Amino acid sequence: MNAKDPKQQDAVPGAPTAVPPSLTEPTEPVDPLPPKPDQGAPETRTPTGAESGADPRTAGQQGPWLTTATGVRVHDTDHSLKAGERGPTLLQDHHLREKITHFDHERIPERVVHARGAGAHGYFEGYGTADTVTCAGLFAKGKRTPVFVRFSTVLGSRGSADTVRDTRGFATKFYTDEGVWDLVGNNIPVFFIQDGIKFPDVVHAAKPHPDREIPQAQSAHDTFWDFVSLHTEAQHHTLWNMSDRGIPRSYRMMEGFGVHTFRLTRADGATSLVKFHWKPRLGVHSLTWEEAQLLGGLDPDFHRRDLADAIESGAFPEWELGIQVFEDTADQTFDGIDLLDPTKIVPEELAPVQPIGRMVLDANPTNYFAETEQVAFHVGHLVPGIDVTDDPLMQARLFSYVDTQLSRLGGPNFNQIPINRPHAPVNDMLRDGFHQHAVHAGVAPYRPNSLDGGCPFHAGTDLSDEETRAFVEAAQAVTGHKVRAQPASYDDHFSQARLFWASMSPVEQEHIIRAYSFELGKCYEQAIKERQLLALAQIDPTLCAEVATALGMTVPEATSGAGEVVPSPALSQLTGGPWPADGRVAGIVVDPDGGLDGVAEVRTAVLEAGMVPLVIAPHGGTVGDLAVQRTFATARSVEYDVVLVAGCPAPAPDAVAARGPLDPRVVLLLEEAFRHAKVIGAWGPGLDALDAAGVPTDAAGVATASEGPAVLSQVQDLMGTHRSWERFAPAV
Ligand code: HDD
Repeated sequence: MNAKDPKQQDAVPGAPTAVPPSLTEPTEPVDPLPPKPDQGAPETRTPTGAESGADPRTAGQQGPWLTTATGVRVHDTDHSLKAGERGPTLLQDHHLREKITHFDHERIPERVVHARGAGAHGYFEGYGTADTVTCAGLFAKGKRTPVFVRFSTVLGSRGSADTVRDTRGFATKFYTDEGVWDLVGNNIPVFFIQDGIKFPDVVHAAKPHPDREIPQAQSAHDTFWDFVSLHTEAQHHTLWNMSDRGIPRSYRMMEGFGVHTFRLTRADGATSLVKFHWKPRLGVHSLTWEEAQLLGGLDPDFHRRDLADAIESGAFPEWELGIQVFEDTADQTFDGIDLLDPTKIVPEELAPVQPIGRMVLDANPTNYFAETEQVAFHVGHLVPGIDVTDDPLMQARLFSYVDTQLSRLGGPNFNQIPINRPHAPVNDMLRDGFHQHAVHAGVAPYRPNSLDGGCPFHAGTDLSDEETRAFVEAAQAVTGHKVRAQPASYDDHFSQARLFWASMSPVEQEHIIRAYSFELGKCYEQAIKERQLLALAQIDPTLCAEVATALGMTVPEATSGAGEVVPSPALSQLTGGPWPADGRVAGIVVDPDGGLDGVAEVRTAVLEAGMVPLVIAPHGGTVGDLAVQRTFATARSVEYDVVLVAGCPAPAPDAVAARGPLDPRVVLLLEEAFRHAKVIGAWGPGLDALDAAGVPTDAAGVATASEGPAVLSQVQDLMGTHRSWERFAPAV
């Protein structure tokens, strides 16, 4: 209770009084008033965040002794308190009950989509080139802003495999000086639906069937193809999924897209429309479908491991952020493309991507749950200079992302969780609620007020004043009748699918055909397959005919009336390059009995090239002076980007599958690496191994020499394209 002003107590009743100055609303901004003497916030011994000056990562782990949650030291956590050694457990055992109760509540609901993910810390550095279109401070030249990125798959549960065919999430939290900006994108630049009201429908269709809850993390099932064949607006996104983009080699080798068109605002209020693109320094590379399937069993954590290992080894993943810029015209179209339709791209050849900064991921999370699981992104987390548009998909997202955290993170205070805390001062008037960690002082969390010195004050609307400016919505005129309808331009569902198909190289087209053949081959309902073939007929007759043949079905007539499309070479993964080999994994097969010539030099050279060498031998431990990282029992070709063969290990005398002079597990390794178009290098007795495995030494992407180091220099050149697809003649 506030003490009464003694002067007021002394006032003569009825005498005229001037309004005391303290009761008028203060207008001069001041820092928040300190807590009143009787309001002193208790000191917390366990620091809870950066504002306490303590490292939030150490909270809850202080001193050497095991304690209860209330800090009482514990002398035995292995035996419960019992009535006698063989008697029942006593209810009074607080330590037992606390331990079990907390454990019982360790899990929180997983994300309703994008449940499976991996995160990393890093920084964004502006180039200063966006200054002409936005006042957002983070793009200023040389300005570094801390970031946290979470990559994810969409469909699978939290424990599902990384390498499934799916869209990948690419969500970035920028902790800017002016508050948090979240760019919540995907590795595919378009979306399945045009209106967010259909999001629950597409997700219900794509998730496991509700009766048996299968299949997990797959689109190869009836309900998914039922939905996309009935909603032809989904055909463009689906085509990207069926391409190699659906099975990335690594999170480090994916593009990212903001998908929607955003609106940028300059300090003088002028606006532009933009699309955001993340371009990986390592290029865009994919697994083969066979690799992806094998990895689902052999290493379901493949992408998560790859990201963490690369960062730990210093091969920091890096992307350049770019924008396509469009004039903010009344119709919000560019070259006939509706910029508010999230199923459409603008080809880079028509609107080049202009680099505005780069992002480097240089630190792994300390704790998966605290950071990667609890991070909460939101499309509506914007900073001055970046605004949303009327894209109806985006509009629904603006509601959904806060709403979902309320059940996922258990209440409205999720922005106080360390990973979500802004690095800018926070002075909101939000109070109380579950998991409130702030100890707010003052008595007036409302505006205007005269009791807390008028705090907090409104910031300014002048975007050119960096010190005082607030987020200001771009003033857009809005007119129209209330209708449940969409513009006619949204009815074009196929022209851009045709554009994507026409822009693929023959090998990429072949992969797409195989992907559709696999996915539809897993469907049971004939009507769904027929309907999807009709959709393919609208995209390309060859694509349709090849898939129909694989399914053993009649080829429907092309109904498209399709006009010619101008291909966009930028859509193919195989354009550009050569790409750096940083962080690629080289498996080195050695034979302890056949000499280890050149192995140590090659291993060193691989490391110096920024790649990761893994020595593969018949047994663990060491071979000569070399530590062995993989044995023939634990090695599988899918783990390596390149296989180097230094020896020709013979099969064990009792090997069941031995068919020749080479250990059958090495035969399999080489056969698979060859089939997956990987670079293979061999020297010395390794050449005999290639011969025994049937790998032709004159095939594309196979490097041979008499000595290891000479092989490695060839291998590095070959790896510039990641795979040697020219090894095989394309089937289409
Ligand atoms: Fe979404 C999560 C990306 C449409 C509703 N979305 C989520 C994540 C990514 C995306 C990367 C994971 C964030 C993380 O790592 O925590 N979503 C997209 C993109 C979309 C999109 C690129 C279309 C362009 N999403 C979309 C719509 C809705 C949602 C239309 C609902 C109307 N998305 C959600 C969600 C999630 C989510 C339910 C689940 C967990 C979360 O938000 O935090 O609110």
